[in-house]
Amino acid sequence: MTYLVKPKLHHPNLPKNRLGFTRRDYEGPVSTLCAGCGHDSISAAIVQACFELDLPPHKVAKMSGIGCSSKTPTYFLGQSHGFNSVHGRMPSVATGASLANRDLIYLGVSGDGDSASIGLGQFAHCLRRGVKMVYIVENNGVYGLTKGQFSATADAGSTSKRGVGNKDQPIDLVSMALLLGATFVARGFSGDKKQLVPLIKAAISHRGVAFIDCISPCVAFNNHAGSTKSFDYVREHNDAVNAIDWIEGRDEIVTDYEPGSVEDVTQHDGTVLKLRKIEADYDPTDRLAAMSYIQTHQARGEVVTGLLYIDDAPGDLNDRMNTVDTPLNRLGEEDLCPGPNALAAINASLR
Ligand SMILES: Cc1ncc(C[n+]2csc(CCOP(=O)(O)OP(=O)(O)O)c2C)c(N)n1
Ligand code: SF4
Ligand SMILES: [Mg+2]
Repeated sequence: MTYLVKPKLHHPNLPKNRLGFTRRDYEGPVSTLCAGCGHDSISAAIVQACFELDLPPHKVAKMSGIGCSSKTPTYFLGQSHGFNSVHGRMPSVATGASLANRDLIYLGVSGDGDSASIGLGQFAHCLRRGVKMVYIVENNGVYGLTKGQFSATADAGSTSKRGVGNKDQPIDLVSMALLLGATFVARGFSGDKKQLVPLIKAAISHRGVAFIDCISPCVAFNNHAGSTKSFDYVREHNDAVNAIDWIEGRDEIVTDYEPGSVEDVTQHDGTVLKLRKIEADYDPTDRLAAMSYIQTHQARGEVVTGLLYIDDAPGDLNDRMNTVDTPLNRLGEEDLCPGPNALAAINASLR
């Protein structure tokens, strides 16, 4: 993978977080994506979120598939673990890693081609099983890396850069995620960092599978009139239902909102998401209502963004499979291979 190393020098007065790291410590090498690519803004939002959450970089594992989007983990969290898998196969690698070591924070970054086309089956099973991870799709409606073919999320009727119309129906990943039982579902826009950073922070603090569909315009192949994934289109049709302003826990809470316009969602780990309601009637804890709202607004050509659904007491795959707390690589031979008598007992119990 190509990359340019960033100079290590930085201003001595850069703010530090509780671990003593600056924002620069969460960056990676210089991105080689096209200037203006939405994916780079998402990387910047991930850097900001991890810095603000005081995450120890060695506690994060970045997982991805293949595509411009899947290249981006190279450009953030340069001191974290990473695995760049095969096209569309990130979820199965993340599933295995998360079962083997529940101590790490898994940050999966994928593309709409990677997750809605070749990797649709993997995407579906990862969400349905509740793999404890943050799953971000950087959604530009095209296969950017292979020069702009329509992906499965391209809207019917939208046109390619050369003016060809897409006749196929789109796959809406947030609707699918809701249907599949994901316990945290959000949609962001790479052009709205103010909304995206808190969404990523909330997703990282979620105890189950957290999915973010992030519209991320491809400036090289899908940012023209006729595209529904362009900067202009999303800005003009963005229907934000709420905004997370911060996650309580240690920060001083300062609010100037009208009483009633802020809703608290307390997560399993005690963090509280402060949701500022933009759509008064939108309830992010009602899965069915969220599905109906998203579909209704989508039919009008609107792009619904914000925290769309959250289950504040989610389960995850590790809980259901009762996996050990200790990462497998820290267990001794005795635990990993308890011998023929233990195997015989297990076999006998299954007869
Ligand atoms: C098995 C396999 N099939 C096809 C390809 C070719 N290929 C590479 S990236 C890509 C699509 C990437 O699109 P997306 O996931 O949307 O990422 P983007 O580049 O748009 O960010 C394809 C088809 C491949 N690398 N491997
Ligand atoms: S081709 Fe598109 S998706 Fe890929 S780096 Fe360029 S702008 Fe981004
Ligand atoms: Mg794409």
